[in-house]
Amino acid sequence: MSIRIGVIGTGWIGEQHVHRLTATVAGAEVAAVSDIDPVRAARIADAAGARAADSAEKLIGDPDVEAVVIASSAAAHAEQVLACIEAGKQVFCEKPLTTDAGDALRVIEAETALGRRVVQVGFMRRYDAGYRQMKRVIDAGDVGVPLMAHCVHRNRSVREHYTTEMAARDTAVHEVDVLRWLLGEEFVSVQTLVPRKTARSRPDLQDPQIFLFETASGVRVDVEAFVNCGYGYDIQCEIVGEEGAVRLPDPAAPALRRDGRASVPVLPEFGDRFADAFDVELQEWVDRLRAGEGPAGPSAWDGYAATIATDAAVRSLRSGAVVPIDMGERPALYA
Ligand code: ISE
Repeated sequence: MSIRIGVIGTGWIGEQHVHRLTATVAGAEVAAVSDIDPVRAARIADAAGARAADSAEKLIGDPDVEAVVIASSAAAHAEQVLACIEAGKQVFCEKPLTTDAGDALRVIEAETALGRRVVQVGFMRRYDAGYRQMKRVIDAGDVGVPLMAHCVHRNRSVREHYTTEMAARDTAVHEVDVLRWLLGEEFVSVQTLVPRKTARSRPDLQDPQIFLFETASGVRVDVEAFVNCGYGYDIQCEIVGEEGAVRLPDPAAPALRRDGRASVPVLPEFGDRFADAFDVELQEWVDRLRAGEGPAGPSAWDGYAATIATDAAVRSLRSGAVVPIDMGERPALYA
């Protein structure tokens, strides 16, 4: 039997998820779709053979909807996730879990009171083949004890709505999650550095930015976020340990030799670079639900950790100081 899923929000990622759940993910079916734009919701629901719900609340309450995917605007996530927990429904929420750390704590409290995990956050990098290979190498002890990590996150360009704070909250948040996962520990501080601004960006946007994180055991992680680099979507990550170093492989592509040059393409956008990761992420979520198990992917605690760390990065951007990151106690549910 397929899991009947309701999708809230049909912007770029929501529409992609509807399509993925309909055409790519096995064992899933889109039952209902909602969006603040009802015309758009109706069009996308029609194409998927689903119903258009009048509102997110109605979709969550619909007895025919067994599980929910939230791809609405970030500010709407907290109340929608809380409504899913109250309805006892499994929910996959796109990142960020919430825009506010207090709201993330409310989600954690509600899920803890429910006594079982029902929330998964859409940090898709944990499903990327290259990052998974890195994780296996690190967990096998092949680089020894990690000492440093160097990360690069470059977007070709960003749209008008992108603000200076989004470099932490929307962009480097992926490194925050994937590095916590790779290293298996929490960050304790961050400092944000502001290099010379690129002439490619709007004058009001601080781009690039550099984030210097420190983990509980003293690993230093530097993250360059440069969202108007101009040449493509370029994600790099290297972890350096006592015994060696491991580097994220670039996506496989044939090297072209021509006109005296050898070259490989750089993919243009994150949707191209992480297309497979998005597929695997939803497939594994659906597989767990079909097996009657709770989610195994990024939890509400991981969503909270990302919000706390990126809040601290934004505070450091304003003050220039090293800002502590204090997560508090991890509830047993997320052990
Ligand atoms: C965007 O929201 C993403 O999630 C992308 O993965 C990231 O590369 C981009 O910088 C963000 O704006």
